Amino acid sequence: MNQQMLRETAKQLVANNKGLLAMDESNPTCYKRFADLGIPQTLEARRAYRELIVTTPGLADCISGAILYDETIHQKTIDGTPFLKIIMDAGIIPGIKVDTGAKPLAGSPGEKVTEGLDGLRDRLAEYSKLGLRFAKWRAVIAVGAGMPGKACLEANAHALARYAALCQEAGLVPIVEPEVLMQGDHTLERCRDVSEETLRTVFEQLYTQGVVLEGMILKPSMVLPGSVCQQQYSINEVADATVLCLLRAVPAAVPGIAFLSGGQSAEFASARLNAMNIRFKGRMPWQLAFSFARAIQQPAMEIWRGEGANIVRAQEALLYRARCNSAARRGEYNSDHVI
Ligand code: 5MM
Repeated sequence: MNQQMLRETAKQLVANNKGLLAMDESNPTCYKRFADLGIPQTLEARRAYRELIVTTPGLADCISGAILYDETIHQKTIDGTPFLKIIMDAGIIPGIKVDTGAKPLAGSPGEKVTEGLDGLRDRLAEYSKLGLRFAKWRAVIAVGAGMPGKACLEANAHALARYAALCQEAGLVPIVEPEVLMQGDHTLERCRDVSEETLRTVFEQLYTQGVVLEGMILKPSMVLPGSVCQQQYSINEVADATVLCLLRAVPAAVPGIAFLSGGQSAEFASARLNAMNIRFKGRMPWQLAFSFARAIQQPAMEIWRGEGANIVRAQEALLYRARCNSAARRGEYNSDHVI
């Protein structure tokens, strides 16, 4: 393991007020997003959509790394240029989702454990040869009556830590993504408690498995009320709950925290990140960044709708959201315009 290289890659991923663009939707997720907008659910539509993203002019000004999916790393533009070449030539670091999805956890109804460890060492070696420099694995933690249980937290944390150790052995920076799901009627306070317990369990396992904290990135969810919670919380309340939870549970050795958006609107995701970076400026030991999928892509996909004539406007929308989030890292996001 080349620790220096891992540290440098991890630092680069969260440097210069940039963040990650998650475009690693598995085919079922991609089809779900397409179906909602009446876009044909075909291999060619997936390729065309990913071409739209990777050829967006200026993306590298705000995006440090792109999280790809196995299918995407082998695809090319219509004129035959590999997507990977376009990304690397633009100065964006390519990474890849390596988990194989969250499956029902035996003995824990309603809860899931993420799979994908079998054969992972060999897959990582292949990805490293192709020039990929980081990887991502997502665990999902549901909140509800009796959930999450100890079995769910420990099984997911153990898998995340084993994945992270294998990544570092192969020279890839692991993005460790424990997502506390927003679905439910739970309060902000309940989400904060579950998030803290989840993070503590994950970092205990990362320590046990010998993961070098300086060579990884944490990709957590923000601390949010459940999607059908009756109580309303302000942007500042969410910002405070999130950062205070992270300060309690995430070691200072971790170079960066890059949030997922988790189904928040693009505007809320930017505004909340912005508030965190204003309110805790100079008081956080790690960089606070973004690794959004929907909160960057959704407005662009809604404009594109599978039509070639809409590509340029969709790319402008994609770039706009990327810029918004870069501004939020500086604490300069304003929903009306971006400086
Ligand atoms: C792009 O979505 C990723 C998961 O895809 P699958 O569920 O299809 O495997 C996901 O890991 C994503 O990277 C994060 O959840 C961030 O996405 P959001 O939309 O929450 O910002």
